[in-house]
Amino acid sequence: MPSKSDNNLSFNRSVIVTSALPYANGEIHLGHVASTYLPADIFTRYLKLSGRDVYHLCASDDFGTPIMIKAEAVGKNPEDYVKYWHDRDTEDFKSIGISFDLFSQTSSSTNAQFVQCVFKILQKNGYIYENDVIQFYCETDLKFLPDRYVMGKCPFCGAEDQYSDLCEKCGRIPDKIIDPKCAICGIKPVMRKSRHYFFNLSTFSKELENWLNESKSLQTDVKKYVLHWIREGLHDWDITRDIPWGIKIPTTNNETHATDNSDNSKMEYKVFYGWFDNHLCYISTLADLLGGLERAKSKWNDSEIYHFIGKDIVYHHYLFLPAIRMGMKNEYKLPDFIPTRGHLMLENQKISKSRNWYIGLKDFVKEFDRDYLRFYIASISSYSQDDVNFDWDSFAEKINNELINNIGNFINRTLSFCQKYFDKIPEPSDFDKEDQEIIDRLTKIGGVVGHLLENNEVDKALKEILTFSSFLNQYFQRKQPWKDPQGANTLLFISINAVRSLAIMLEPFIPFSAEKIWLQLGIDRGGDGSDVHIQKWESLGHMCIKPGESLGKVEPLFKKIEPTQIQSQKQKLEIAIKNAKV
Ligand code: B3M
Ligand code: ZN
Repeated sequence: MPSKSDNNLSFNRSVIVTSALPYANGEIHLGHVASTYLPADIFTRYLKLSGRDVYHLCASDDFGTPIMIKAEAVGKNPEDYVKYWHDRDTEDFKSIGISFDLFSQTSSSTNAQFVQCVFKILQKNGYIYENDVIQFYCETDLKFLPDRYVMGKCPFCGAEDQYSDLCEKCGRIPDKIIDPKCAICGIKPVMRKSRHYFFNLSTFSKELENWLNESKSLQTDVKKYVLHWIREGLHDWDITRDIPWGIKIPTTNNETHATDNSDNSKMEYKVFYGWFDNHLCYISTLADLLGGLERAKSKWNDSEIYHFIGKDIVYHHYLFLPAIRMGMKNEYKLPDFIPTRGHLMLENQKISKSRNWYIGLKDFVKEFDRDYLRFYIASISSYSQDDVNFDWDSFAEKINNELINNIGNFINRTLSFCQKYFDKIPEPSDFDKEDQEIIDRLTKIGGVVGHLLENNEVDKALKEILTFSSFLNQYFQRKQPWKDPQGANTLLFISINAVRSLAIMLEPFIPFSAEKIWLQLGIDRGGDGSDVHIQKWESLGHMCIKPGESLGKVEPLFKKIEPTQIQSQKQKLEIAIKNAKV
């Protein structure tokens, strides 16, 4: 793997971007959008505009006990249940312009086959072993209780009421939870024996440590605590679950346990743990997209690999996922980047579905322009694992003052002035010092914003665009075109071209509005490719709109947010939290 001194992509390589897979059991909310999907989408859109070969992949995460139990609770079989959520997620993503090249499912047949094949490779390479596990069994509910169904005290940090598959307090995976209780009925479970497969994660400690230390492109602060986990000692992972919903564990010839008398020992009643199969779906989704695993493999190994995640799944992506690839003797290369972001807080409180303290996407886009959401979240999305806060007042303020009064204002005043006083785009006269300054800025801004986007600095990139736009507003203001509209030809010629540059730069952030700008500029994105070049990043510093061209229908792009709208959103949240069951 090439080592890097900077986060810059090598231009010629293709890029594979993955977004963490949403569990197929509930709606996408703003927290997911902020930590993962929007930053990944902005990044991908930027790369596509820059003419890079890039794929954005995702899938619904279909397996696991919670999903099986939820399906049961609503009287559906798990297949139908996950299909429902897969379709719903597809719709929700589309509604805010999160565009994947493929949104697959971990339960796809390609993934199932791939996962079984990976398991066999790991087994052949000696990284899988069998062990009896004494497992929690609930005598009231008559089932083995996988991690999600056992709650207790975290052995690492002592936090109470933690699920045994993830301590929300310290982010580690407690292997032996203290004072266990069945999460369904609350009664203390008994112990029963069951035969399981283990992945030898601890074997990879040194290799993982070296990889983390050598990598220049992983976030330093995240690396620091992952290295700390390694020094504390990694535990092997039990990759078997005693439930019927999941990818079946392939039986092998030398399986001794299959003849065991106890049903609990038979692998045919067992499936893989969801965290064994889900990240492999990054690869199998590429295989589905490219028409086969062989093609996927060569593309994968020839690309820069980005896994976008939220900070609660660091352990899985910085340790488990790379170790599995190492165990396959790097048949598929390790990630180059794992952009990791913090949680989104809502009005300074932790988002919680059970407490009804969250905003669903569907509700949001019913009330507000979807680009408002993208703009606001992008503006607070720093490339770090620090938490960020969604605040209704600052949302309204940013939209009204930055998006509308700054960007919207410049675009609308330019286009409507031109339409009012000139039939066509006017011929410019000689450029004066001020004109020249704008043109100079125009030639540089694409490089500045592009560099930031390449480095995942979404919020900073947007800030640069805003600074550029306020500069354009000042330019327009200083030129006072209303005093002599016919003499404003040069100002308008330059400003209209700046509007085109803005349309390109804004596309990754607010694609629906960018589309409207193109239409108002009289440039139809068509589909025949004729206008492609002037909509690409590399052209944004040039004066591509020529005198004599006509504008489309000009109208204001945005509508201001009223204080009453914000009031009612806040009330809605307060009412919802009061009505929450817990
Ligand atoms: N389905 C969602 C989460 O834990 C989980 C991500 C899988 S990514 C391979 O946030
Ligand atoms: Zn803990």
